[in-house]
Amino acid sequence: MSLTLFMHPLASFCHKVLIALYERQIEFKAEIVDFGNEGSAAQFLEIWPVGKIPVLRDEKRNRTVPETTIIIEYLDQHYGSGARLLPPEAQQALDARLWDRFFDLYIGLPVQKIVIDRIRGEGEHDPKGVADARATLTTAYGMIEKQLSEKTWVIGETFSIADCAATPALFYANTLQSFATSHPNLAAYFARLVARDSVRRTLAEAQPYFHMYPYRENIPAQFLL
Ligand SMILES: N[C@@H](CCC(=O)N[C@@H](CS)C(=O)NCC(=O)O)C(=O)O
Repeated sequence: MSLTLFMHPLASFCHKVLIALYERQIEFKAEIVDFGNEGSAAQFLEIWPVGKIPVLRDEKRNRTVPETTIIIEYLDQHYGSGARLLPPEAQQALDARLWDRFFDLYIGLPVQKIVIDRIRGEGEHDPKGVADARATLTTAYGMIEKQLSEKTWVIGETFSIADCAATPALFYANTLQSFATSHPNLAAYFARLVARDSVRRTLAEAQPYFHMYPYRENIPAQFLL
């Protein structure tokens, strides 16, 4: 098999790429990176020294592709079937790129900040940073709520890379600051996302690992084993 995805089934940014792979029915081999295991971590750092998962390795083209947005664009160019996740029409492509960045930067990263703070040791907490991250989530929820009025997916009727980014970012954000009742458009959009086969499969594969998530008590029962 040509494609290997270095990933972890619990990791939000890995979900983004898994959803893309499943949407476009692309075959790949998953290689789990365990940052808690010195050997596994060291091996992965050889591949991508900044140590962020996922990374895609394509033996056929002899390419190592990091960064989720680039991985999804690469897959769109070379693999898969059905509608591309980066729409061919220029304005739609810009919208998809914008909202892909938006979900990574203003939902995904604040979520990471809040979650990592919970597992930090005594004296290592950053209350101001966590408060800022929570404020960013609040602002972002309000903007997404507006964007989604009269839209099925983030950029309209086309499911795109932006929805791949949105799904895991919102899944974990919802465990930190619920939008279930405060943001009806967002809540309805999230319900549409988690009903998609690609997302159901990704979340089902994450289920055995959810006990490792620092805010596991806030994961809605429908997603648990
Ligand atoms: N900008 C990166 C972010 C990837 C990222 O933050 N991955 C997390 C897992 S969700 C990670 O590798 N964390 C490990 C660490 O920071 O040590 C991308 O889009 O690929």
